[in-house]
Amino acid sequence: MPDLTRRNALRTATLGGTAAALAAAPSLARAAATQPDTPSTPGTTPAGQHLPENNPYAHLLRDTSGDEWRAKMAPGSTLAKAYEDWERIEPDKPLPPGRPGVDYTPVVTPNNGSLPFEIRDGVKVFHLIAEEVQHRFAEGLEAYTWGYNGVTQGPTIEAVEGERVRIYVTNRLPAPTTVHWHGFILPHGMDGVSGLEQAPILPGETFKYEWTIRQNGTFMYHSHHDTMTQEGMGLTGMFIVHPRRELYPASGPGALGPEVDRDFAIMLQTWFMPPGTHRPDPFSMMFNLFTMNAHVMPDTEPLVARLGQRVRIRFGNLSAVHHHPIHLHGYEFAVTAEDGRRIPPEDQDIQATIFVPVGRTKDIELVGIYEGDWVFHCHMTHHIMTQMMHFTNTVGMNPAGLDEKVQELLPDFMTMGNAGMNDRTGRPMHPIPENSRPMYKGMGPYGKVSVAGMANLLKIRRNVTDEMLANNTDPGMYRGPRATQALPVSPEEMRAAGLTTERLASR
Ligand SMILES: [Cu+2]
Repeated sequence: MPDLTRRNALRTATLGGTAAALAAAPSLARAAATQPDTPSTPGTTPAGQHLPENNPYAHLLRDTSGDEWRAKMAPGSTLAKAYEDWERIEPDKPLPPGRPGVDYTPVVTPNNGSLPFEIRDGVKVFHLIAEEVQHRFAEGLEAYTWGYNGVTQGPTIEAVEGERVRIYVTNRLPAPTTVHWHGFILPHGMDGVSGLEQAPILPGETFKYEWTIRQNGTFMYHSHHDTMTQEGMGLTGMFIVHPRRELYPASGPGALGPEVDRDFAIMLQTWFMPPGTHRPDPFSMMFNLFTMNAHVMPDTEPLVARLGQRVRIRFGNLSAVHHHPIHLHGYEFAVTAEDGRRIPPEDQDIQATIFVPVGRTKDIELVGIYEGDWVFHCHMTHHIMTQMMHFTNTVGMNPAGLDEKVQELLPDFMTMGNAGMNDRTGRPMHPIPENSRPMYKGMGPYGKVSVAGMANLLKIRRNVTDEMLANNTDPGMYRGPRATQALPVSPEEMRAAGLTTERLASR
């Protein structure tokens, strides 16, 4: 048993105002401090057959005896089919651990990677270490964040449907923590909500989470202790479960569909880092850093695929308050899964902008048949800016000399240009503070790229080698054939097209 005395001391301290109420109700306090060794309600199978009473999954499987619950799921419905999928995996009879490259194609997590594992006693064993990280959002913009195993966000965890995972979580933070496995069907005590489902993991302690995975798809993990602060500091990550292919028919209803050649995972998140500071402010209701895998464009590692390959991008969103409509240029894609659940091919929507609300995951798939460096970005225009400061709107005005005058009183004051922000970006109009970023930075083959922040490139190329794909090596900037390029036209060509050049001359 854990040291309950010390935990009780902590609990009393964190409960603050409610500590007195707990003291007045000793039975409630005692209930909070003790955990039953067996579920309070042993379950039965639909056939009425009792499961072993010490089976910790009994309540998951058959809390409702008889077949009544099956009728309520409406046989043949999507819900009934989902339950049938889950029930194929018996939690106390896990399938053998899946092997990368054999049972699944590993996911590429740009700017990050996957958490290593070991197999012990037929169980896939991981070790997450929650700790402070010196993180680089972009060149010239570093911060002390929180993360796992030296990176922010945490590394991607990859598992295979039907296998059993054991995840040790060591707390090297200055605060207690827990980990919630977002979207998983698991025993109540493994779900990770601090205080409700488990005691907090104190600094220096290691807790063990273990369950049999009965789903497949895109999931997430994140702290569920002081959630606002700890997610806001970066205690988040992606959790991918690959399907156990032999459980699914090769074709027809219930089939998984074509395997993807390239499989990418991207976490969307928002932060507030006032220019010149070195630590995100998780208490702010303002946000000025909009990231994919905790990086801003152009420091986001591109997604590289060969012409003709099938590509999946898995998005998760653990922003504090923002949903993100992610728009991909040059393509329409299929929405193939939501919250881990695969959508049958005939029901998949075709979209050009995938809406990823907070707390959800969405998978999209396409076949890369158009070559190019195709940008995908949040379509909220403030989310493709980095460390935007407050500007006075002078669009259409001549603000000459105004900055200098106001800066005598307000050193941070800066107007927009009178034609928008274009003349303000990429070069410091007045020096930007140390450890901060101009709002746009990246240069493309044709000039400054007008997208930053929550954005990245999908690079579909003819000539990428297997080795480049294995390392997701950036093939450099794309330049299409000149005949397919938007170019300025001559006055002669305009006249030939029946267009007047007068308005052009007046600009
Ligand atoms: Cu957004």
